[in-house]
Amino acid sequence: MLDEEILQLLRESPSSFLSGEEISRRLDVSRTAVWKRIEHLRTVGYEIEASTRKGYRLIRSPDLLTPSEVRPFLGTKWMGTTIHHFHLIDSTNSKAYELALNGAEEGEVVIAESQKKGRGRLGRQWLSPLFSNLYLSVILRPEIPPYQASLVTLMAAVATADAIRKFSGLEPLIKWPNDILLKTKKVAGLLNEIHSEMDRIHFMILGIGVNLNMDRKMFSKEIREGATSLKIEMGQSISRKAFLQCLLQELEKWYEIFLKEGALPVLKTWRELAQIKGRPVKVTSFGETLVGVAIDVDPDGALILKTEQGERKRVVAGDVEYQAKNVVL
Ligand code: BTX
Repeated sequence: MLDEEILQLLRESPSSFLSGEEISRRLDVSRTAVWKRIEHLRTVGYEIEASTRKGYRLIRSPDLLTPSEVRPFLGTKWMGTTIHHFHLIDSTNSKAYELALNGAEEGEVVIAESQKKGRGRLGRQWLSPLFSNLYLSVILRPEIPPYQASLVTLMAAVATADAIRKFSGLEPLIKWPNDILLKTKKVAGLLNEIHSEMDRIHFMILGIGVNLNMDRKMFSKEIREGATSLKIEMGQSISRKAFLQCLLQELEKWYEIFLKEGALPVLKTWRELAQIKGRPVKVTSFGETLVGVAIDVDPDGALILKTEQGERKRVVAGDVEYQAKNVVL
């Protein structure tokens, strides 16, 4: 907290020095405490010039996702007003779930610089190396029945894909239910979790991982072929802070659209971004494999497909592989 307050004061006068005495007076702490925190801030990457006579001046901030770094630039109305930041955590989703159980409010966000046990869907892992990417979880408390939760998942996929599109100028593709691909490779994944009773949602956790600055060699051999990052696709390093700003603004915007206008605008944009109609697919769902052609998603977010046997099937959860065009019935 003191670190953030010191940074806040230094940011208020970017071109001039602020004396240690002035900082200690304004924050009501000793000058030694100020000096110790400045030293600590330097160790985590802040470049702070110190002059014995004039005091301290902030020269450069690292691309950290701490609240003090992120909040002044977010530009959201309510999402991310409270940010819980961790250097290393098991999983931002697990932490957000715990915080939500303890009363955390809608819009609170958990961000980590790295995850020890980043979670994918169905017990899979999400590779989460330090300082490279974005790993965040947003707590939402929508007043909707549980059967509509998958629409919030589609909304989150739309917001993430839209953020990638706006940020990079590239053309992301949503793969049902919620992978985001760039040129057929996975650049982002979403793990959404729900806590509810039969007819009421208590809270939802939107867990979003976006590969920003991963180089190809940073991916393990098993996933290298199927994964990519914005840096790889754009050919330049990405400011994680700038991308986070873009993502939270899109999420806030799309969630508000969903709450005010319902599912239709979300489904319309999801369809545009997923180009699912007529796509030959192989779907694995609860141990069953179906091969056919995708027809649409229905208003509850389920995938509708026509199987090779000509049957119409509705799939509520599972994994999709896109097939070669010659599978078309
Ligand atoms: P998924 O189950 O669809 O994808 C997981 C699969 O994707 C893995 O089995 C592996 O093959 C591949 N994979 C693993 N790591 C990566 C990566 N960094 N980039 C591309 N492919 C990868 C997708 O699950 C949902 C992922 C959500 C991750 C976020 S991060 C913040 C939040 N906290 C948390 O624990 N999970 C979410």
